[in-house]
Amino acid sequence: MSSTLTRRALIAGAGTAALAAPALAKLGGMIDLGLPGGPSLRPTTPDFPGKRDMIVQRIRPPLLEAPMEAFAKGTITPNDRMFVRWNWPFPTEVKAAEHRVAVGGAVKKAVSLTLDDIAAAGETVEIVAVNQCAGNGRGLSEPRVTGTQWGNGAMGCAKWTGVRLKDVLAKAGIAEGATRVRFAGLDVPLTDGAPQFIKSIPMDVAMRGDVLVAWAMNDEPLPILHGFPLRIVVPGWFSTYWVKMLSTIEVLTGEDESHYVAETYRWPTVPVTPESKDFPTVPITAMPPRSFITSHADGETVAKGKPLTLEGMAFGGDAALAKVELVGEGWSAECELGPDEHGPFAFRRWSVTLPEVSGDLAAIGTKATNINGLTQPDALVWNPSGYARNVIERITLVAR
Ligand SMILES: Nc1nc2c(c(=O)[nH]1)N[C@H]1C(S)=C(S)[C@@H](COP(=O)(O)O)O[C@H]1N2
Ligand SMILES: [Mo]
Repeated sequence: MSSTLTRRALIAGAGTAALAAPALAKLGGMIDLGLPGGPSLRPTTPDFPGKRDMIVQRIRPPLLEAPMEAFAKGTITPNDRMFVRWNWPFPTEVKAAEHRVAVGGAVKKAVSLTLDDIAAAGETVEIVAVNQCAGNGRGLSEPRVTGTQWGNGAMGCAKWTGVRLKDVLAKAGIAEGATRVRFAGLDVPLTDGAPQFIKSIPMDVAMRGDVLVAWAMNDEPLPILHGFPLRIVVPGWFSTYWVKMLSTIEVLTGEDESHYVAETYRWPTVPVTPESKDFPTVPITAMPPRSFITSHADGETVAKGKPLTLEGMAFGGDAALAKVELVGEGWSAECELGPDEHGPFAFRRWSVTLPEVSGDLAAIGTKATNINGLTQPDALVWNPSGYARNVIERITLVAR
């Protein structure tokens, strides 16, 4: 099927996406996220549409976390295992034929675009990229911080299909003095006077060839939980900018003073402690590298005197992965990287074999480094919202 056909089929075939939100989700099992200081147990539910068992951080608006087993194999996270995050409630039904995206602000001519207009705005582009919440792993922070107490499952890697944002912007024409491009979706605040979830990116990022207005995720129309019918994709950047159910694109000429850019989703530019006050902050943007051991869990037993193979997953953040090392207390071993299947913004597998297990493997972890030399720190870079966690994640294996 040609990409034009694929695009038509996806949009035409999707029609209306509706979410039958469970009044009270049936809860499956319980899972322990290992959050220091507790409470660490969370229920799981298979009840959200198009989802397998997901960890429930909140039912409405949904905050669903993927169990770490979702990352144990392969480099693509299936749609039924992708985490879900909404700041505010969103429509449970969206009619594709009626959906419009308003492009306005500092443009030559404001336009209102249908899905067909968007699909025809330029070449269809596919890109595999990690979707990760800026607060992923925040619940593991010590000292603890406020915000959704995510374990490390607020991430996933998918193939996104759409057109370039710059081609959509060209339909309106960018006026002089443009500084940023801001996005809004169909979700609205739950309480009167609360700020709408709107986010903006600088003009140079908006004009990148890989920043998309996407309509498909892993070759399926965007599920409603992931922003049907359109969302922004900014490969390499935390997905707080990947606005879902996109309905407005606004070109700005100054700074963005809106709540979720000027006041939240920011982190300190200097080292801070829980006692720090009045420190400078900047928006949280590009992702740093991360890596995980997926073959073994903390506390697992391994055979003494035998070789041991460890496996896992890593990603470079906003640049390709360069290497992954297994680190212990005072030693390290280079891991073998799996094939580069999907380019710089995707998950990649790694593995390493230790010739012989001579004793317990205490506090082992993996350290990923990207091609810009950015690497994972030994100690947590603590910040009040627990953003951009990428400390080396350590486990202990018991030799028996
Ligand atoms: N319209 C809208 N888009 C949004 C959000 C939101 O609350 N509303 N949350 C953002 C945040 S903070 C994250 S982490 C990602 C999560 O994307 P996902 O639910 O598809 O995994 O969506 C982003 N896009
Ligand atoms: Mo997020």
